[in-house]
Amino acid sequence: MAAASRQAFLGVGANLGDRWRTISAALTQLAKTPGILAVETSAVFETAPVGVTEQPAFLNLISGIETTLTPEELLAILLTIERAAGRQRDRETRWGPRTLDLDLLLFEGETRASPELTLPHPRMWERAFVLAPLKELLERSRRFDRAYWREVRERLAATPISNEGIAPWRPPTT
Ligand code: GSY
Repeated sequence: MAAASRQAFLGVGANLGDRWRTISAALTQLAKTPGILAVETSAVFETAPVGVTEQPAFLNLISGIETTLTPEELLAILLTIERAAGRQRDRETRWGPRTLDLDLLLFEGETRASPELTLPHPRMWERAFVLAPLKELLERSRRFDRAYWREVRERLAATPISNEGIAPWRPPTT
């Protein structure tokens, strides 16, 4: 029997090189990946860097996917796409600039606390560049009546989101 699909949310960001080109290529790659059945995206934001503040502004968005993969399989794919975009995790500064960041934030029905993967993502609730676009996607999620997403929506509704440092950004039309 085929595995049932589940929903997961990814934080997508970039602040080096042609940020939008890199992000679009990564989203295209995700959509072509076996086991990923659908990819949707939030609006895009240009955001002030958090962590190391002396670095270029980021573009950030959230992608909601439907997948039959496990969280670990999905994580391996995200790391491969990051590497293909020139990201070298072993050589970079913590909180520093990066060509592409694909963070697995939430995975329907799953929690993890391993050195490789923590679910939900441990810092997502403090970051406006995650919460603002996530709110938008959860509000239009067709799966919101599922218990797992209902809890996430309730927690999000109870979390104050400061929009300071984030501004809507319009992707170039081709
Ligand atoms: O954790 C993701 C990478 N990152 C970001 C980011 O994506 N956006 C902003 N605005 N600041 C960030 N600092 C780090 S590290």
